Amino acid sequence: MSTLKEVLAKKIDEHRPRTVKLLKEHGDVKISDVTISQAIGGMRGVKSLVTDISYLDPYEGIRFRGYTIPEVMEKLPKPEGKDYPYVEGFFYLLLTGDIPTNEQAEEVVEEFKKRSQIPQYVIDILRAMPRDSHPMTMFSSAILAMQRESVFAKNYKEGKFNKFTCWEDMYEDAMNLMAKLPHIGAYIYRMKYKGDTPIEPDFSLDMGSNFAHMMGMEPPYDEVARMYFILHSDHESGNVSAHTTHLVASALSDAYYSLSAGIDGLAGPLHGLANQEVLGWIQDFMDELGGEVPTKEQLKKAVWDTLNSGQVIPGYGHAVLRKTDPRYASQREYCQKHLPDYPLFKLVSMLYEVVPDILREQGKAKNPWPNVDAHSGVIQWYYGLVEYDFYTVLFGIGRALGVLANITWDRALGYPIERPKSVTTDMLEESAGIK
Ligand code: NMX
Ligand code: MLT
Repeated sequence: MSTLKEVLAKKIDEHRPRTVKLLKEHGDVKISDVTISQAIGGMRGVKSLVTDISYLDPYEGIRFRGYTIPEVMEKLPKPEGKDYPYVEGFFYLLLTGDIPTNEQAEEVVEEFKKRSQIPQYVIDILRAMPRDSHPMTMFSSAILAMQRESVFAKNYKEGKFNKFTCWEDMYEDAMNLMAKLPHIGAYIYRMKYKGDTPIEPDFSLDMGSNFAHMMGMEPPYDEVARMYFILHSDHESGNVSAHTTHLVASALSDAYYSLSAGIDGLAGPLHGLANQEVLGWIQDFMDELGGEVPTKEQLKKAVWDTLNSGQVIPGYGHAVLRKTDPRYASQREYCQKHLPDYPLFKLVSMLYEVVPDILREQGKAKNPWPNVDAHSGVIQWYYGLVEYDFYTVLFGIGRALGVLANITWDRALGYPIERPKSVTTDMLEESAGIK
């Protein structure tokens, strides 16, 4: 058994009694009330999900297993000579809650290599799809197509389901999937945008470096890949991609079904697709100005024009956060170091100076500050990844780390099928005393 699986098994054994005790002895303790506006308004703020993989404080931002982004970047082991940690070591942290040693992280690197071969039928399916299919459609289809590989589904079908050990099958599926996703993403990119010239993996490299290599990108894009996958990995459980993955898995659907569904949710413009929307929006008004970097006044006008036409400003606002997203700040820090004079970075910085005041003046958005998507496209563009339809696939590879860790723990703790209760409008009117 690998060190990761052994440590995870130990953590699960230690954790289970906590969940059992809470359920048996304190199950009636109330942690949230639900108002009519929450029921109609997307359940905002209703505390009804449990996860230990990450926690989102509205004012501090995300912590992964209790660690802030700077702590994660500083404490996790890194490939030799690199600034950003092994993604594989980060997955170890998400699964176990422990910062791995260098050896433990490298063990996961090796394990992923062994599991990374994409089946030929997945390549055939991708190649059979119209080339103008959105890369997220291709990505989700590839994941779903591999469902026949599921260890969980196979053992379930053979009557081997066991409530206490089924997390091991979910773990195997999660590891197999996670090992393949960067390869699938890079294959889609090279097939769709680079004249159908896939690049073979280099198995001497870690996930981030190998992804950069398969994309045909030079260093320091490997650092960008490691940073990007880690930053996008998880945002507690209520966001659309994490919640969907958890919800589908709660029906004992395997990791392939669940992740594919989560990725479909990520493809919405209010969620992960916002990163491509940001770039499209910026490029549109730069085109209108004949490619010139706009002045602050021109930018203000463009923001108001967008709002007045009934659209949202992509990359701004958040359902939970009430301050600048630390994932935005982390990418900004990278830009200040590596591309301080890049015009698109200056433009994104200028938006930061302009948009929050306008959103406050408009008075609708509860959070006028930028989220992760406001910044992610700039770095990709700088390194030559200008096909912004592809940006959400990068988000998806990262998001898989968090949601796959989550559903492994869902099975370990025996979380039941998710099934909230609905009410009718008549019932709401009765509760409100107006009927
Ligand atoms: N631009 C214009 N209006 C906004 C924005 C924005 N960026 N953010 C919120 N609003 C509006 C929102 O549409 C709503 O209007 P209405 O009452 O007419 O329906 C009002 O402000 C209140 O919304 P909030 O409660 O502040 O936000 P909510 O929790 O409903 O939605 C988002 C959160 C993230 C969906 C929303 O802020 C938004 O649409 N942002 C732009 C898209 C985006 O950047 N999405 C990426 C989120 C992060 N991610 O990676 O997934
Ligand atoms: C995410 O990373 O999932 C987004 O910031 C959306 C969210 O947390 O609601």
